[in-house]
Amino acid sequence: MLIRIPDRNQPAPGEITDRAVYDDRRRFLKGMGALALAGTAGGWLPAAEAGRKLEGVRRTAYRTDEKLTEHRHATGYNNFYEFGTGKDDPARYAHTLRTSPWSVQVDGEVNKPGRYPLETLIKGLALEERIYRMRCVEAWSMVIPWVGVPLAAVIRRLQPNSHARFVEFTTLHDPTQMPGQRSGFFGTGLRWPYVEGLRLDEAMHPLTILAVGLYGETLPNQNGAPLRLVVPWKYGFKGIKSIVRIRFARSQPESSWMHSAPGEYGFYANVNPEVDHPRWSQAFERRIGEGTVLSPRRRTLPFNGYAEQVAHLYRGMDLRRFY
Ligand SMILES: Nc1nc2c(c(=O)[nH]1)N[C@H]1C(S)=C(S)[C@@H](COP(=O)(O)O)O[C@H]1N2
Ligand SMILES: [Mo]
Repeated sequence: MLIRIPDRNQPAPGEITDRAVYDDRRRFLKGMGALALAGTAGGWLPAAEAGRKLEGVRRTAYRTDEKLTEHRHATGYNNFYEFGTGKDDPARYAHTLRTSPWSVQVDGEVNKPGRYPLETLIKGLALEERIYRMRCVEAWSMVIPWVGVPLAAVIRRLQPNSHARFVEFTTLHDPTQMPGQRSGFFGTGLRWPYVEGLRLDEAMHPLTILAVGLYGETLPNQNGAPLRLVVPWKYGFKGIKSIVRIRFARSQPESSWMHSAPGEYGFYANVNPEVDHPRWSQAFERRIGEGTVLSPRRRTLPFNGYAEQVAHLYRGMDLRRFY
């Protein structure tokens, strides 16, 4: 058995729910009046180049007192196979990605389908800082101060219909901007475009955000500019980058990783120290920037330490079967 180390600065599940309800009510009451406020999303986007300071970002209770990963590691040690499989490839090559203007296609089981300019999609939503532990399936982890908006708030304005049970996300597909998508270039075995999915209740969970920044600034291209998903209790690959499409679906989407290696990657991808990857243990992780490769590794926590907040989503499910 693993011992869970409680994190005093992590909001208790009850606090999170109350907070989310409170925020939503406030947003509702403020309505379109919120558009005029500093610190709401939208105004910075026409020139949304990477590394631009985001004004008025709200600090939230979603934080950890663990040491932040250094900016140079968070933006220099990345997975973004559209730009290569090496950890430093994205930082080196992602400058060819054009992130402005940017729009997101919304379709499927939804009452407000359409092509939304990014500004419109998140307009009026307060930008929040969320300091999350992140854990890659490759057994390394980081602590990143994201800036973003709750995905639930975006989904509510899009109004999924009663058939919607899943949400599918798709990354840009443009080999002229993304060298890794050129045929035979890297041989990652991934099918393009990169696709990921969540169950609708996972997508609506208050921990799930659409990020537009980190460290108080707009996202660097290598981190998935201008819009990417962040789901802190799941392995990093669920955090799809540079999103151009959100589709509401009746049935479970097939993600790129499920498609290319179904025996290794499942739909759920919840961080689980008891279910090893077929080729390596998932019981430990190396915190990037901490010590050396020879330093003792950290124990990986169930749901990456967010069990109190999310375990109820999976009650009654066999997590070995639904990995
Ligand atoms: N489109 C796309 N999204 C992606 C990936 C990718 O290769 N392509 N890699 C995933 C993986 S494996 C991880 S660990 C995280 C890394 O995010 P970061 O580089 O911002 O830390 O992005 C995820 N999102
Ligand atoms: Mo990953």
